[in-house]
Amino acid sequence: MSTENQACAKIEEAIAQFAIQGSLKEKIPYGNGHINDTFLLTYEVEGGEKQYILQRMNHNIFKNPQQLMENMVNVTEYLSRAIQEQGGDPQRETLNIVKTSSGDSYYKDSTGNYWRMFLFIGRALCLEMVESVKDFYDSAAAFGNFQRMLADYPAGTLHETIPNFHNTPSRFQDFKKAVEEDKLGRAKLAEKEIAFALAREAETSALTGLLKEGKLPLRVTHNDTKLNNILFDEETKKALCIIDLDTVMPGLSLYDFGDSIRFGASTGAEDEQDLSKISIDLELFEAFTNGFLTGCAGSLTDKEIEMLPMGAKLMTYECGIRFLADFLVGDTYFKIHREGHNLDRARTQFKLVADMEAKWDQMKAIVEKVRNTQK
Ligand code: ADP
Ligand code: GN1
Ligand code: MG
Repeated sequence: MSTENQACAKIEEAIAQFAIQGSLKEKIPYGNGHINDTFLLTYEVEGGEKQYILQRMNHNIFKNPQQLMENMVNVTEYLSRAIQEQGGDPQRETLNIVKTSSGDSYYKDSTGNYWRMFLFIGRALCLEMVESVKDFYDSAAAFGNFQRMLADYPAGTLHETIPNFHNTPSRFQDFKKAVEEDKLGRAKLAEKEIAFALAREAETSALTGLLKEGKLPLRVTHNDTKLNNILFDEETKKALCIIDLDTVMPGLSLYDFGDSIRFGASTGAEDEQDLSKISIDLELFEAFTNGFLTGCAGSLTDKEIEMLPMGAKLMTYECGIRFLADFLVGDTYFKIHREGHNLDRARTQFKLVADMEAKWDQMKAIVEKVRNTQK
């Protein structure tokens, strides 16, 4: 049995903890997340079916699942109220946690694995690649709006679910350690990539430095804003719900902006092996900038707007060194589906960084143009 299968061996035990009406018809692995084990459960109920998402939380990564779920309960309840006040549908526009029969937000199974359940948001699409400029604009407005909705959230009550999550200098130190130790002798397979990453050390503190100096505000941010962490309404095609709230923590607006660009404004998939297909699509970059500023509705400072291109570049670079470090230590963090998967992912990120560097003046000009049109 693979370690993943072993970890999910108690799925039946977990399912039994949730007082779901109807009879379980099907349970299938679901989605393309890199972190948790996600299943779609279908129950037969009178007159039809009802579906749920069951997740085994990755407690190797999230060291304190109890604190994480405390964040999740509080944030989803807060968002629910905000959505209701805006006349929206809180059952579809945010995650809804299904409690266990004993009223808990998660269940710890007899082997120490942690499980949680959500209402499945149906009649919705999850995209792995941008299909139209409009979709990307909508996702940007939704992520901007998400940040705005949480503007008054008491940030001090949020637990830090992964310390230093977007602290790029700290990520760089982890990466350097992985290179120096080279436990599996894999560094020789990635000499070019390692050199590329090491050559950019000076830039790693471009955002954290400004934060320290008080020149960028700390906000409550999502921190994992890739396109498959948002659902679109199948009918209206509008952005519907932001999911994957595990990393909602105090952070910079630039983390959310940058991570979306890294994934969605690339002309190729995150794990594309043909690097000639990877570049930054400036039309998508512009659309996202427009949508994000609209969603944030004037709440971003001049400095934040000025730093948007750096947010994009640094989040892409950071993800690249995370993938590469994981390749070097033996793929212990991100799920992989083939040999060298994390190295392939690192390569696309660095190709994108190089392309952003080549198009730097254009990216800056786009941001200024959008800033001026939105004044
Ligand atoms: P990971 O942290 O592993 O990325 P996610 O929470 O993002 O896990 O879930 C993985 C995938 O499962 C998502 O990309 C999405 O396709 C799907 N998903 C998660 N929660 C829901 C939900 N409540 N309704 C519909 N789909 C969901
Ligand atoms: C992970 O959980 P998922 O698959 O949405 C990761 C992100 C990375 C992303 C790269 C908690 O996101 O930080 O940017 O993979 N999430 C965590 O695709 O580490
Ligand atoms: Mg996800």
